[in-house]
Amino acid sequence: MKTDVAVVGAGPAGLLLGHLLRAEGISVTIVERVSPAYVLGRIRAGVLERTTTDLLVRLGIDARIKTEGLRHGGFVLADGERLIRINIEELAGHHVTVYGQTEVTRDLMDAAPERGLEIIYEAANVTLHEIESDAPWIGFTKEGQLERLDARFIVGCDGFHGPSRRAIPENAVQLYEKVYPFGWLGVLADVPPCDQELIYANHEQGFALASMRSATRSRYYLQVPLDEKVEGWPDDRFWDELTVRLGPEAGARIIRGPAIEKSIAPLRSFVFEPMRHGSLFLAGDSAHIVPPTGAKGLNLAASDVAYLSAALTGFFRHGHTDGIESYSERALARIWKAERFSWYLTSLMHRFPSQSRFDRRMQLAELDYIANSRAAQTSIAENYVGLPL
Ligand code: RFL
Ligand code: PHB
Repeated sequence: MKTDVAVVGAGPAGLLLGHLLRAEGISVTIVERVSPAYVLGRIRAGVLERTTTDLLVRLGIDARIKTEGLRHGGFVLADGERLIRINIEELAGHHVTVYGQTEVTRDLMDAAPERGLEIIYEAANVTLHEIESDAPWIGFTKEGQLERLDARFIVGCDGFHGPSRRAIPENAVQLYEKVYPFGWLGVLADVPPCDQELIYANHEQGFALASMRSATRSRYYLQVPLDEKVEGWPDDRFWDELTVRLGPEAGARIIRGPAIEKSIAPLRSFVFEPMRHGSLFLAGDSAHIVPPTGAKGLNLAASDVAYLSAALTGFFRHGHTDGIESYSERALARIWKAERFSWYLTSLMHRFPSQSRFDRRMQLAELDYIANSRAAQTSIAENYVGLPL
């Protein structure tokens, strides 16, 4: 098999990149380890920046997001007593769209066959070869058969645990990492959300987030210790704790129902530099992870592929190499700012095991400052809606 660009991973980064390149007539084959149903079974992001929705509009894969996406002009920070509304539309001039990662992925998957985007699902044992040459290739097993996919470039969109990043020699890279001493316990339930907007709550007992997928489907999260098990959180315990942490006003509006999904995700900040080695590029979670507090992970995957698709189009259509040369630097400039914002909001909103009484008062003072300062709210708003590409 032969293609212009071989992509590892059919998550949002791989699918979006595949479509953007196909729209320019570049041939793309994606190899994905798991099945389509497995990919769609992962419940993850919910908030899309305009930079992300713009890409879907540009591709014309926006019919459902137009009708089902929820336009949010603000969100709320809660400090145990108050609800502090950040009016992102007024302060930063943009809204965000609440539309699940599952739905983005489904829309991109559904549009693949008609646009000639080839996706090989359930490709096992993916290995990358000759990435320092102009003729790299991918080896994998499909239905017990060894296969070889030759390409001009390989793009690793295979998430944090995939093989692409590991194919780059250690002496050629820098790693930056921060692991947080807690995780998020997430619950999805078919009940109306407790508020029209998202609520990020800093409570004595820990962080909580009220989010949603639609007018009838809620997504809630609780900060939990890293050693906590889902089995330790029957539905009643989850709802009781959420009610306390969201505070009296929002807590009173929670409608309970059976959890249709419950999982715990660890929180991590991670950056891998550079995002290119020879003929291999990295995009999305394969190169960087943010804690979910800023809702930036999927949006960074989208901005990476916006830069990379322009660079690869320049190369294949016009023979330009400048975009390819500058991809890593351009992408990382935006990534580091999203890393900063995600780290800031995580540090502001969570209880840390090592936190002193002084540290706690610093959090509360910062929240009080935000509540009373338009400048502070503007800074948060412009980061939340997404910095320009
Ligand atoms: P993905 O989605 O992990 O996709 C990688 C794909 O690569 C495949 N793969 C392989 N394929 C072939 N061979 C192998 N050996 C392979 N190994 C892996 C995988 O099966 C998979 O299909 O990475 P991508 O595309 O870079 O997308 C990144 C986003 O998924 C991620 O950043 C977001 O989900 C993060 N995130 C959020 N981002 C936002 O922008 N807004 C949010 O509101 C938001 N909320 C969240 C989140 C992530 C969360 N968790 C669970 C970590 C909330 C949570 C709880
Ligand atoms: C979600 O709805 O899953 C969600 C929303 C906002 C975040 C993280 C996750 O910051």
